[in-house]
Amino acid sequence: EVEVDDPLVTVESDKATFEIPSPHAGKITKVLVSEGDKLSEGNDLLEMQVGNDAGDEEDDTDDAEAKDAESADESPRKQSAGASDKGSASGKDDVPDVPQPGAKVHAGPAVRKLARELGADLNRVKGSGPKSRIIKDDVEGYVKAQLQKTQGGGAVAGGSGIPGIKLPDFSQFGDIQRDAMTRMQVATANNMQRSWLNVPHVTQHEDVDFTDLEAFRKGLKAEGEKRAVKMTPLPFILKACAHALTALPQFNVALDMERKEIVRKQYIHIGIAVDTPAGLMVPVIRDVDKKGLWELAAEAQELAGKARDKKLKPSEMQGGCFSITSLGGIGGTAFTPIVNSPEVAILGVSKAAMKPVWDGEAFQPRLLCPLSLSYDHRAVNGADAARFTTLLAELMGDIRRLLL
Ligand code: CAO
Repeated sequence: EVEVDDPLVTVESDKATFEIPSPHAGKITKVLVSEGDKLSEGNDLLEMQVGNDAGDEEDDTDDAEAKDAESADESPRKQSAGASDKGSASGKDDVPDVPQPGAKVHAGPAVRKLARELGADLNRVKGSGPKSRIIKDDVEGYVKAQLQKTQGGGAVAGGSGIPGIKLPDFSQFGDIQRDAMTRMQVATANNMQRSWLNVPHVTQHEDVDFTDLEAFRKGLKAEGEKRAVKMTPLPFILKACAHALTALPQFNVALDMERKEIVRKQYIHIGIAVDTPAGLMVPVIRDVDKKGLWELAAEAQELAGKARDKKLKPSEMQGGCFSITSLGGIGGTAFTPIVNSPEVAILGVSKAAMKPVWDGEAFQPRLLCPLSLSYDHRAVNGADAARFTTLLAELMGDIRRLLL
């Protein structure tokens, strides 16, 4: 028995995992899907008897959220889900980017001629005819998709021009197990590769003196307990980054290489990377420049909690101008984060540690926090990156400056 809006099923799309609420109150009579099934738009999820009208069965299929989530995955060709090797996922991305040597191609002479003329490798084209026979439309569709990939904002198609990594048969070296990647893992891998291949990355490092910030933060502990909000260094870092993005607006842009334009954003929304059992998620805090430290602490806590509980809505992960990835609670002295493109910079935060700092007369014990700012060198030059991290060091070294 369910009430209206009771969560019925958790759906994982490329971008998010979320629950689909029941559109009606009633009784579920049949569940038509199993855990781990791959679904497309329009698939039936379950049957239910709505309200008191026991004879009136209704399908819960047309939920708008389900449509949004899955429409990108719509594919007329369904492959067997659960196959553990290449091609296990259904959808357009199944088209192999690496030729399958030895694989038999079913195509008639006219189609082969067309493929030759267009320079399309038939090994990479999926056939939609009977017995997977490749027809003219398949070749044309493949060529069109390839053109869209290379012309679409300079996006790099997975593997285009770059030799793929050949996997050996690992089982010859010992026992192995193969698990299907979740959609989120696939999406993260694709995003990372896209950014890594498109963006010329440089990372600027800086140690920030956290000694006074830490003393102030510790003093807020009792107040935090009253508010049920934990004040970590993150809200200070968020606030300092909002200041730096205002002072150096060349960091708050996107590059539109197709139109040869710089998109300058007039708002400051910052994403925070959250480590969850399901993978990395980046919820976005909006208007960071307009919010106070407690508000930022509460929001970061809430969004990180939602990310871990798979409750983030897609809209809560969109619109970021800049990202922060903090490994400060874990450890490490420096790293080189990958820009969350189309943003042009990301701040990595490592664990603060006591270090001796020379004050001109003697070494003083100071708490230093290492920052690693990776940036898109097409949008930002090195001098500005050094200005950005220097400004962050000034702001967090003396947090009264955040008020100026
Ligand atoms: N130096 C030293 N200690 C730090 C610190 C730093 N830079 N940053 C946080 N800490 C401390 C906190 O103060 C807290 O200690 P106390 O409990 O003693 O106060 C502890 O570390 C844990 O903090 P936290 O992780 O709960 O909170 P946070 O606000 O610092 O971070 C969040 C929140 C969501 C960013 C974090 O939980 C997280 O998921 N981090 C991982 C992000 C990640 O995976 N990035 C990788 C991306 S690249 O693949």
